[in-house]
Amino acid sequence: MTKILVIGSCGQIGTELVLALRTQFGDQAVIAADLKDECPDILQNGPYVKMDALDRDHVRQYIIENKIEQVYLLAALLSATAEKNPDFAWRLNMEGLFTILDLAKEGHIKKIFWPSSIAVFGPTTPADLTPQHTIMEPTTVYGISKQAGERWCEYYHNKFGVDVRSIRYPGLISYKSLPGGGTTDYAVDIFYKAKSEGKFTCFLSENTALPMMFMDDAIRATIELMESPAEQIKIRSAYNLAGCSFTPAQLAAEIKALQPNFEIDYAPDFRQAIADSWPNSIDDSHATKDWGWKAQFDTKAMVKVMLENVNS
Ligand code: NAD
Ligand code: AKB
Repeated sequence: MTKILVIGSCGQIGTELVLALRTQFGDQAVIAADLKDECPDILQNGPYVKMDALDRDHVRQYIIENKIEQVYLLAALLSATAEKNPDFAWRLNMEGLFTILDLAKEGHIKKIFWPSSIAVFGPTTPADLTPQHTIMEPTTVYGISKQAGERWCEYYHNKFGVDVRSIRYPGLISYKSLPGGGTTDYAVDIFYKAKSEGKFTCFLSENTALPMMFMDDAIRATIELMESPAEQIKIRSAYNLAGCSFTPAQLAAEIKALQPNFEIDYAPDFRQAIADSWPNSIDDSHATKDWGWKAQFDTKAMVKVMLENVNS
């Protein structure tokens, strides 16, 4: 049995990733780990350990003693939260990664997944169908940490043969778990407010296009990337990945088509500047060519599933 550890497992991605990995590899094979004292109900079908990604000694001891072969390292501060606490964001987003990369370098871990983000791009990046290889001058502490993380992942692969794989996730949209402090969170919040109040005030302006993806696609991409033969993984920084792209106005129109009483207005805050520095849409042809990636959910399909499943 391959033992898999998911650090940061109680967040938006971790919750669904742990469930999907347990379905594929068995409940006991996938250990959920997070800062939280208690494991959320939804993850109680398998093992849970309280773990601080910054506690290097505990992480090392746990991984070595329990013969963990694969680590998904999800613990991080996201873009909006990171801007409020840059020093800690840099520390959390980088130190945890080095602990895991070093364990792999020493031969204790066989495979690592570490997520990057569209935040690695900046205002000087071509915004439409942003290519895999292009100008990357991020202007947020989160983006800087993700870009640095990508460089270190590639370095550890080239220099020490570490099998590390990564995706530049777009904004992720889900209903099983809530988002945790990002700039794209409006695209989840909007569904809760649509269902509970029939109206939503958006913290981004109406014509702010951003790359987004439904969580089912993101989880499938992650596991497909991790299960692909190593020789197919040509990019060891992080792969561009595209799902759907839309503006708040376009998303609102799709919601209104299914829920005609829905209303939206706009009150942009500090997150507008972050969103303005990110791409409108992504070219993910390298992921398609190298490991066969193809998104299944467009905006319309995602909106339908979200409205059907979000509890008001
Ligand atoms: P989240 O904020 O929802 O979850 C993060 C989890 O990590 C939380 O459960 C938190 O308790 C845990 N955590 C925080 N500090 C920790 C620590 N020191 N030790 C252990 N656990 C800790 O984040 P998410 O949306 O699930 O994102 C996971 C990863 O994916 C992050 O690296 C993020 O940058 C990346 N990502 C997410 C998105 C998105 O839209 N959700 C997009 C791009 C990249
Ligand atoms: C955020 O908005 O910070 C995240 C991301 C795109 O990395 N959702």
